[in-house]
Amino acid sequence: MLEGKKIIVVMPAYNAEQTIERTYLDIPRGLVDEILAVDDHSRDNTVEVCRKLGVQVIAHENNRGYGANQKTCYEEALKRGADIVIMLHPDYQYPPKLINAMASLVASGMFDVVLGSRILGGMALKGGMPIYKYISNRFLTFFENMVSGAKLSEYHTGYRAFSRQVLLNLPLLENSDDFIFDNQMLAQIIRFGYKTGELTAPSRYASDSSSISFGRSIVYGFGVIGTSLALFMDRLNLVKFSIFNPNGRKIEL
Ligand SMILES: Nc1nc2c(ncn2[C@@H]2O[C@H](COP(=O)(O)OP(=O)(O)O)[C@@H](O)[C@H]2O)c(=O)[nH]1
Ligand SMILES: [Mg+2]
Repeated sequence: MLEGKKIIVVMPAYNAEQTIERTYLDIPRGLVDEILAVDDHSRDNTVEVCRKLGVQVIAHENNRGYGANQKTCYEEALKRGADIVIMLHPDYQYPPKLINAMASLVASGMFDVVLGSRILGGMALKGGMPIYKYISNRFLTFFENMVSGAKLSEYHTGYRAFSRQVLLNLPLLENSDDFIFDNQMLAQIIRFGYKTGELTAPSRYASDSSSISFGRSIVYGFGVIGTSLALFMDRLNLVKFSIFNPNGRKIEL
């Protein structure tokens, strides 16, 4: 609890048996009320490891994708009464120790969304981010800032905190079930005028913390360009998109 607000950490998990324990043990306990993992039908023992650790785990009966995993994460956190939800990847890529700082920024009421940025502070490459990912991140971010009118240091971090209102009000169920979900959600946050803060989050890249193939990264990159253009056209009322429709499908409790 922080200023009377319930804080829930959600971990969208897929084949995370090697790293979820380390991630979990680094989560500061003082302010965090609940920790929840959603397993997207992993092929390893992620569910058993969660149960052993005492982490609440919800298991998808089949593999539905990273976006679908987050939809379940947010629905379950909201059902449990969360006022602030922090999404943390269970691959030990982002520092869990910053959870209190991220939650505080949301609890202050100054920001609706807080992003843990790997780019702020200039530590991404030192943390081992592959050069091709760094260059594409910088290029896509430049493009997205141009078309969205926002000024973010990156749009691709997997470390994010949200207020309850954001999760209830965005038409999240209109978004993809795949990796592009993250980018669509940020575009919605900008389109709906929510305030976003950023915080430096040094990240770690190792074989167990990054498994997305080069091919899937390319598909993601084109998806980002498509999402940005959709945001641009929707803002100018040239074409309307369901992901930016205020009456689009939302998480219902
Ligand atoms: N639900 C789901 N999650 C996945 C899948 N593949 C990867 N992930 C998760 O997506 C997140 C990002 O993938 P990751 O390989 O770490 O990408 P990177 O760190 O950005 O290079 C991680 O938390 C993975 O566990 C999948 O098929 N389904
Ligand atoms: Mg990762």
